[in-house]
Amino acid sequence: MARYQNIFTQVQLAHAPEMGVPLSDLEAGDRTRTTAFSYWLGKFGQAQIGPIYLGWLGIASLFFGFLAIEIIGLNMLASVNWDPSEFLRQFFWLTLDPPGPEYGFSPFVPLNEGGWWIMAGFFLTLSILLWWVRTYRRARALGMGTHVAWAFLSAIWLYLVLGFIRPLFMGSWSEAVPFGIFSHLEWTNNFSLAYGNLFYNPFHALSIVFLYGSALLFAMHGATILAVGRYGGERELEQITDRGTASERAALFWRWTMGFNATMESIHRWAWWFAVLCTLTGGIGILLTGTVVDNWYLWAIEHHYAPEY
Ligand code: 07D
Ligand code: 07D
Repeated sequence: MARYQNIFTQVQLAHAPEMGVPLSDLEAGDRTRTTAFSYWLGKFGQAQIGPIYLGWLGIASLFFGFLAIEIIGLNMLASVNWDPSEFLRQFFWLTLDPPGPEYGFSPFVPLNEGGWWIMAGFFLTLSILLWWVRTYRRARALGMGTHVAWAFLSAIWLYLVLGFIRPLFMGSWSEAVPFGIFSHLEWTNNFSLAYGNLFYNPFHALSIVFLYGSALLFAMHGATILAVGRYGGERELEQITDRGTASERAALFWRWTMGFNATMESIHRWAWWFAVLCTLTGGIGILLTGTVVDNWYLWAIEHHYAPEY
């Protein structure tokens, strides 16, 4: 069998599907039995599709996610008088907004004045949380660490701060983000303007550091592994202890160019922390805004973070 394969030289074997590790009888019913092969998916990753482990958590998550999208979509459709072509034409500008400030943080809001937004948000959150439990439980079932779940939780933290925790502290749903492509960008812009320019929020700055850092690390790591692909660099683990391997070259490349190199393990910890800290610091920055700090520009002057003009 050909050993060295990459996206350009890949050999796609037509063979019996790999069904993965055996599951207990209790869980086996939750794993679909059908599989398929896709030549084009095989160009980007594994050609085999399925079996997928759905289980009741997966089904419930998809169900509530569908419900949320349905509520958002139908509200948007209603806003263009149920005209499908207008829906498509104006899609990027359509929006489902949270309740106005007059409703505070009350859960009882007339449907057409933000009630639908609360309901959609509730179902979307339920869907995301159920999916989170799924990432945790599937990792455990495979005997893996739960790093993916904790990284996902960091993103969920920012999402919850934006749509629930901060509005709760501010006592008003009207602080939350609308559902809509451009409306959520308008919200983002207005948020920055309303609280004195988010650039002076040090947690926004930290979040950007980790966002840019994630892209840089991803580029460095992806490029390094591809560059040693000709030595089988993508098979990382079997290379750690041997000399003259792709791994050693990859490490030496960075030591030669920067004087320092990550290890095969530590580079993934770097990547994990950068990604996780992006939304973790971001969520802290958003939560502080309007609750602890009303105007980041004035705050920055007071703390000698910005010059006084
Ligand atoms: C590539 C993985 C795939 C995911 C994709 C997103 C939906 C939404 C719903 C029409 C990298 C799927 C999108 C399911 C459809 C309706 C009602 C991830 C990849 C392809 N944003 N944002 C986008 C969300 C916030 C901001 C795009 C979600 C904050 C800016 C997409 C959330 C603020 C810009 C999107 C969220 C903010 C975007 C592409 C939730 C501050 C852009 C996203 C749940 C952080 C960019 C037109 C992407 C754009 C963009 C989705 C929150 C700012 C529609 C689901 C409130 C400045 N956002 N966003 O590729 O082109 O992510 O907007 O919190 O410029 Mg946003
Ligand atoms: C939104 C995490 C939640 C997402 C989840 C996913 C689904 C879809 C579907 C798979 C993104 C759920 C997914 C439901 C499933 C499918 C198909 C992560 C999210 C759980 N900013 N800014 C950031 C920059 C300005 C503002 C972060 C740069 C202006 C606000 C990031 C610039 C103003 C907020 C960042 C810049 C402003 C942010 C987001 C430059 C507007 C936030 C990190 C160069 C004019 C958010 C503390 C992230 C934040 C945020 C970057 C400028 C406003 C680092 C580079 C000054 C209000 N900004 N920004 O990962 O955390 O988001 O701030 O100008 O809330 Mg900013």
